[in-house]
Amino acid sequence: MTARRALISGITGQDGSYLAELLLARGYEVHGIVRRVALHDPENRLSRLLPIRDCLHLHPGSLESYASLHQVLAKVQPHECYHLAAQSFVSYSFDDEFSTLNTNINGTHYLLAAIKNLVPECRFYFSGSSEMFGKVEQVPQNEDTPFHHRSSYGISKVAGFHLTRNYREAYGLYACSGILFNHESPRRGHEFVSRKITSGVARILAGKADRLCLGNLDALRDWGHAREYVEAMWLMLQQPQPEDYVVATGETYSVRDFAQLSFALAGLDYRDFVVTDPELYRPAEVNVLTGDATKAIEKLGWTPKTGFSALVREMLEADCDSVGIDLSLSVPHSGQISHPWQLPLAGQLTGVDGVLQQPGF
Ligand code: F7E
Repeated sequence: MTARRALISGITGQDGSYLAELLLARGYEVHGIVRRVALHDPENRLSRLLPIRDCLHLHPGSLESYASLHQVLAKVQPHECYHLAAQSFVSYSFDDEFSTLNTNINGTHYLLAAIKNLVPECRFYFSGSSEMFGKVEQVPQNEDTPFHHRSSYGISKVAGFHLTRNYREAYGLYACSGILFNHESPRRGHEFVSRKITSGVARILAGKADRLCLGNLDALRDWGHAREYVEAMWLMLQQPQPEDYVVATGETYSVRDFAQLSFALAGLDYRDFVVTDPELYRPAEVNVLTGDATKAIEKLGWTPKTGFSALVREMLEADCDSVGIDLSLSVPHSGQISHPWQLPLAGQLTGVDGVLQQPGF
């Protein structure tokens, strides 16, 4: 039997690399669209893929060029296409709305149009985002919650969501969107606050920095583990009918909680190192996000497994490791949080070991 072929846009990113691993493990022939420059700079631009590089088929292409995407689709003829690529940094979308909107909306549209024209049987996954809910109109947010985006990034994701639904309804494509809440891991880009914090703590421990500049510490997010969220993507494309799903943990913690726990795990008090910089505040903030993944849990059989404290610990350990520090050796009693504040923080469901207890959706 010939292997199923999957094509991933954004394969070099955090989610793309985890998804590629999952698909390889399931016997897929895995293809990825990458920028031409990445093929010439594999050490840096393909760093997350290095362990599996030889198992992948990478093709040059750009979200800005319909011709390049058409060419890749014509060549690969995938059975499943996972569209993860985007300008995904919300902060940057305030600096350049034009490129965010152009790249994200056109890229999604080009891929959908090429699939419709060349491989209409190909199943399509679009990475939607909790940023679509923005200034939330309902708590927690589910598939029926109205959108109220707060950035051009949010707008671009709403547009991609509607394009995906329209291609499903108008042309009969198996096309669906995951509405993914924040998902992190040791592979997260350094520009996002979670990784900025854990790598910042590691640098402080290593004596390479003496403070960490952050913006709004009071923003609340629903943070899960990226490796688990790509499983939900795959499950969405294995259903009898294409539908949209929220993917989230249902727990909410603040940026302050994230910093507090990261520093505490390193035996430090965040208040001695974190400096807030008004320049890092966003013109329009998304203050609080909490996802309700009941539909994914019930229909896909998906569950979030890694709780907040386990996630923070895994990221911090990896960043400490990369600067030559073994967190478990450097911090006395690191298995326990022996600081004035205690878990649970804003969320209430995490067990002592950081593993999510049965979510009460
Ligand atoms: O910010 C606050 C910031 O950039 C989280 C992307 O994957 O998830 C991500 O979007 C919060 C915001 O992620 C800093 O104001 C404070 O409230 O890590 P972030 P995000 O904007 O939530 C969604 C689901 C996506 O779809 C996106 O693609 O943290 N914050 N201080 C800061 N944020 C950053 N980046 N840097 C700071 O210094």
